[in-house]
Amino acid sequence: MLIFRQLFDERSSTYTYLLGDRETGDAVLIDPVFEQVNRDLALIHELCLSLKAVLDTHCHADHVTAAWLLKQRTDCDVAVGLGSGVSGANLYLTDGECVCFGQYALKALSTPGHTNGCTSYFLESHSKIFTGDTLLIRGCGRTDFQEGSSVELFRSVRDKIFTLPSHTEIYPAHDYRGLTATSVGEEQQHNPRLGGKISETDFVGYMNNLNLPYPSNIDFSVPANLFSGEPENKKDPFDEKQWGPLRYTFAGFWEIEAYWLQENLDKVCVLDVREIEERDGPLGFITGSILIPLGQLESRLREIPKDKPLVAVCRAGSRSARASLTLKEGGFSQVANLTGGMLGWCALHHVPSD
Ligand SMILES: N[C@@H](CCC(=O)N[C@@H](CS)C(=O)NCC(=O)O)C(=O)O
Ligand SMILES: [Fe+2]
Repeated sequence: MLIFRQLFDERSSTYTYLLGDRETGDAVLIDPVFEQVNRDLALIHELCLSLKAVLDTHCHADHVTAAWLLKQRTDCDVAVGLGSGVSGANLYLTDGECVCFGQYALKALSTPGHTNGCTSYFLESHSKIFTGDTLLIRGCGRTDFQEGSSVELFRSVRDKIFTLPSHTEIYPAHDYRGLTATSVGEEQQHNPRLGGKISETDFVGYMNNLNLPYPSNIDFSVPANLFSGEPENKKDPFDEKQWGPLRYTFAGFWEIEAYWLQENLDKVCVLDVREIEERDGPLGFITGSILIPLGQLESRLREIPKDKPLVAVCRAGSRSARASLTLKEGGFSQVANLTGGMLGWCALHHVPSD
C-alpha cells in the first residue's frame, strides 16, 4: 500500500510530499522545507517509516530546502536534477532515471523553464506527478529569475507533462490560494497560460507581463539551496535534544520518556498540571514535583523555576501536552511533556493505576 501525505509550509506556501511503502517502510520526501524538519521527521516516525531519500524539484528561490538537515539526521540520499547546479546531493538525476522506495518508483522528468534543473517526479503506478514550479494549479512558475525561460517552460509542459494520461493527478510545489491538486486533463483545458489553443508566443507574451514583485527570500534562499540547504556554520538549529532524548511529535510538542525522567529527576523541574484532588489519588505524584492545575497555569507562570528544564505531567499526557505549549508561549524554552503521563510513570514503577 502507498502512503501519501501532502504537507504545507505556511510562510512560503510550499507543499512537501511524503510517499511511503507500507510493506517495507521505505519513504521519500519531495521538497522538504528547512524549518519543517522536525515536523516531517515526526510524521515519518509516527507512521513507522524510514526516510530513504529526499528529492528536490529544483533550486528554490523562496525557501531553503531541508535536504542537508535530513541527510544529517537520517543519512538518506539527496536527489536533484542534473542541471540544477546544486552541490551536496549524491543522486543527480537525468531524464527518465528512477528513484525507488520499496516497491514504488519515481521517474525523473526533466522539465526546465522555471530554472534549468527543474525536474518533475512521476509516480506512474498511481498516476501522480509532482511538478515543482513547472506547472502550478491554473498557473506556472515564473520565468523572470534564476535561469528562467518561457520558451523552455512552454515546451516542458506541452511536450512532457501534457503528454501523460489526462487522469494523471498533478501535485505542485506551491499554491498561493490553498488549492491542493489538479490533473493533466484539467490543466490542458483550463490553464489560462498553457491550456487550450494557447501558442508559445501567446505564453511568452503572458509571462513577459506578469510583473511579480521580487521574491522576499531569494537572495538568501538560492545561495543556501545551491549547497542543498547546508547552513554556513554547519549546525542543525532545530536539534533540541541537548538536555535529554526528546522526541518531537507531529501534534507539535516535545516529549520525554518516563525511564529517562526516573534517572534524571534531579536535573529537571517536574510540573504537575492535574487538579489538586488527583494528586491524592491512586496514581500518586512524582517526588519533588510542583502542582499548578492546567486552568491556573497561565496566571501562575511566575512561580515556575527558570533554572532547569521543565517536564510537564498529568494523568495520561494530554493536559500536560497543552501545558507544554503554554509554557513555550510563556517564554520557557526547555520544555517537554512526559510520555503517557502518570499512567506511564506508574507502569514503570509497577503501581496499579486503578
Ligand atoms: N511572494 C512570494 C513569491 C514567491 C515566488 O515568486 N514564487 C515563485 C516560485 S519560486 C513563482 O514562480 N511564483 C509564481 C507566482 O507567484 O505566480 C515571495 O516573495 O516569496
Ligand atoms: Fe521555484
